[in-house]
Amino acid sequence: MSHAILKSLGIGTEHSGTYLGQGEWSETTDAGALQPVNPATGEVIATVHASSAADYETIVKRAQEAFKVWRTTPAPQRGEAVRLCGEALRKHKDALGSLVALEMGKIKPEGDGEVQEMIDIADFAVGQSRMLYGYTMHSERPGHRMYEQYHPLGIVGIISAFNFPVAVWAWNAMLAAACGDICIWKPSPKTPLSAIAAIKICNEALKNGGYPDLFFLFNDAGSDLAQAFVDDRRIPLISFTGSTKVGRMVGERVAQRMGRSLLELGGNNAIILDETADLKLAVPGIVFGAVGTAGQRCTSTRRLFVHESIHDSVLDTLVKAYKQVEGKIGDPTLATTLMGPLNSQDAVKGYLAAIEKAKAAGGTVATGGAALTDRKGNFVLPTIITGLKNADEVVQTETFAPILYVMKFKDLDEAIAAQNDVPQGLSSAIFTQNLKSAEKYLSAAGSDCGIANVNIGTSGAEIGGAFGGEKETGGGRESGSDAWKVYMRRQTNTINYSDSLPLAQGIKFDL
Ligand code: UN1
Repeated sequence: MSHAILKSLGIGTEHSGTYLGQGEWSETTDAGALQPVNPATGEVIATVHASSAADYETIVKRAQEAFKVWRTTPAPQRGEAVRLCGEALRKHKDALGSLVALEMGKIKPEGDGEVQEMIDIADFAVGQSRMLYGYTMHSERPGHRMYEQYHPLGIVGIISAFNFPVAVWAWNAMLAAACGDICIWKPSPKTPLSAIAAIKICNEALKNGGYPDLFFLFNDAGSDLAQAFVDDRRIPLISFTGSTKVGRMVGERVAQRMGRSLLELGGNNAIILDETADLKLAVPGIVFGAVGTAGQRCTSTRRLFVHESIHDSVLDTLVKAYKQVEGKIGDPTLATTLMGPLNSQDAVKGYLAAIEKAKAAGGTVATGGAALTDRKGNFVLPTIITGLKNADEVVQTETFAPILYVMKFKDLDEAIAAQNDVPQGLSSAIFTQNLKSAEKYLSAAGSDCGIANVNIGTSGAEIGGAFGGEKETGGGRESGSDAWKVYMRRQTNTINYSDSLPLAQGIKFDL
């Protein structure tokens, strides 16, 4: 089955992990290899040859050449190139969605949903290509005009994580391409095949449309090339999605060379349920947020604050819903499955360690709490833990697994303060029918996260909004709204069309 999925995307069981541009995949076979594993079976899916230092140099040189052409291509024409990529992704949505499910372990509808995000951001970027607006200002000097413009930035480096192996690349790459940049991508070593497929689909569309190479790819067997990438002065922007630990290093190193970084790091996302919450909406919102993608979204719901008056009944309902999910854990590529495996054995270890820590801190496992050892693959039970405090270390930590900590509260201010009292600041939500509570939650004194929702969950953000978060989440914003600006350099221009040279601030400097 896995071979059929690969074949439908033109990938064999051995493939180069390096797209060098000009239709060429590297022939390097002595720089190590990646062996992505099917998380549902533990079997190796294929061998991907990693890139050499020489491959990396070729890529950067060719990207520099491509940039010279692309930066002067009119932006709406660049949008047309992106439109072709979106069309090609539409055609391959089913196959690419299946490969994402196979390699990452998320369920097929979520794999397809991820490709849909790629298509949506391509559409968005096409429109944006005609709207790279700058302001026009009024000069304080007579006979002067002042305005600003956005120019292409250069080469954009994209380092993506295993959990969204293709969508996060597309958020960056489609906008960057419309903005006139060339992208070099280093995907997660756990999901190189999805990256190869995405690059093949988009580059074939670009080639057929007569466009230059906009998207390059390399894979690193260790971390040497990735570090060289982060330190490379020829790459003005590094967009990194991944853990706070690695993101901190990336941010520091890029800052060291005065580069720009866009960091999309960990979350510790909470939902608040006040006493008026509509449980018909809240329960599925919580279950999808905590259990969806087996808790491996950076937006997954990890903490739930429930008003004490409804706490016990909500917990009861959630435990029943979790039991239903338990019956639908399995092969992520099957239509009946609701929850797939964790991506790796390490993730299973992290899940079990967090549960042990929670118990040691006085927590009670209300449901779940174990790995499924009766089968192959990295399957675990979705888990709810009660009886912990927000300040407990395990609650303060993002564990990339389906573990939800449920806590009680008395008044909303207390719940908002607890929600915000974690190092991370990505996504957050309140379920309430009380207008005052909703508005307070969204006010300057409310949620401190980059995303704050009312009556929908923490995960599954639309591409149209700027995506990212505060504090240890890294502060970056990608995808919609005006996130395109990070892919461009800004220039203020003042033009004097008068016959004299008045100085600003009224300064007189008569010679
Ligand atoms: C991520 O987990 O890195 O909001 C991105 C969501 C998705 C993207 C998540 N649209 O859950």
